[in-house]
Amino acid sequence: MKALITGITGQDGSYLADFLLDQGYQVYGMVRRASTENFDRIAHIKNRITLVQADLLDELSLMGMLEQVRPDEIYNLAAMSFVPTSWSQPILTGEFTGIGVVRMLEAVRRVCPKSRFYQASSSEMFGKVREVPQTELTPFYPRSPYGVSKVYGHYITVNYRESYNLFAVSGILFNHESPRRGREFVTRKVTDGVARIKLGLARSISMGNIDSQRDWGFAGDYVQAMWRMLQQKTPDDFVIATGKAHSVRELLRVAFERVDLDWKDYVVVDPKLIRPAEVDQLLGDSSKARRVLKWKPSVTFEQLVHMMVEADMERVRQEIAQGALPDIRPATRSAGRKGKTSK
Ligand code: NAP
Ligand code: F7E
Repeated sequence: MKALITGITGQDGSYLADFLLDQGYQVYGMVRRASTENFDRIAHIKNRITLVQADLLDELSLMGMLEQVRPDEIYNLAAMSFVPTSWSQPILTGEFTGIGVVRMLEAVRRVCPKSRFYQASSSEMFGKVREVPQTELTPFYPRSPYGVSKVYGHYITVNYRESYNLFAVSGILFNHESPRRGREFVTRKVTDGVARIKLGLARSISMGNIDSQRDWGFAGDYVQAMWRMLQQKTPDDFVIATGKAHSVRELLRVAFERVDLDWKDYVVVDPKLIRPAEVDQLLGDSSKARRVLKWKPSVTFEQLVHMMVEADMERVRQEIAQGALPDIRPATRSAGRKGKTSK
């Protein structure tokens, strides 16, 4: 079996590639042209996968890629995925994250209509939530240009399935994290910050809305759900979530406690990091996926945060061994050194 992953250099793409290789797939990854390569997350499998250059902005490149690969399964994970950037680059976000999906679907329809297609939809589509918890039937109310673009990507996938009989599915995934998460997302920003503070490379972390709540799972679990969706007899859409919500405050507490520090000594709330419109509470109901796909998460919130803190501690220790100089003494619980945050 041949699988093609767009966004293979991202967090999910790299975990999915690991998983599909273990299942015996030939794995192809779409990468866009850059002046410097950014393949850190797939460095460990670079000899086992084939990379093809194409871009979500360029329809002809997508068609050429599909003609070359002729995949059995396509996982469309490429997108501009960072919500705050979607306000500063709303048009580009719409092009990548929204219209990019129909470019992929058109290419599939014309070149390889028998391929199975997975679209990376998002809980951000629920935005200002209409009900708690959210299911496949909950109406959407996106709160950012990113969320609006994902709603387009979601419905165009449903529409191509219904219009052209494609095997096209959409996974509505709630937040999922890992040591490979981009450092601007809140979980990784916190665990990276904790490691830097503990090992003396930083004094504090600036945060935005610490009262917002998310349903956070482990990316390694979530990519398995993507694969299961493409193994079904009929195409359908599924919510993937843990069903447990935690606040950013709890994230801070669990991460700092792991290295025996009190978060209130090191966190500063910066109003500039508050979003123009926030999604306050996301909580997913994944009963359908648990029933039909036989999927369930295997990593708890605390295990996830601990895994990420430990990975960042290890990485920062290596940076220090390679010459990054601590500018302050390593932090201890009794030596908090930053202004207090709000309680
Ligand atoms: P990520 O780490 O930000 O990775 C995004 C990937 O998209 C990167 O490989 C990036 O390539 C690629 N990309 C962006 N623009 C492109 C373009 N114009 N042409 C080709 N490739 C392009 O995101 P992730 O966390 O793995 O998420 C994967 C997908 O799931 C995204 O669609 C995201 O919106 C969606 N999603 C994520 C979550 C989550 O919690 N992680 C939840 C729901 C949905 P470069 O390396 O070249 O930048
Ligand atoms: O923010 C709050 C912030 O940037 C989570 C993407 O993968 O998941 C992700 O989107 C929450 C928000 O993720 C900071 O306001 C507080 O309420 O980690 P995040 P996100 O916006 O939920 C969805 C499902 C996707 O689809 C997206 O692609 O944390 N928060 N202080 C902060 N967030 C960040 N980034 N930085 C802060 O300092």
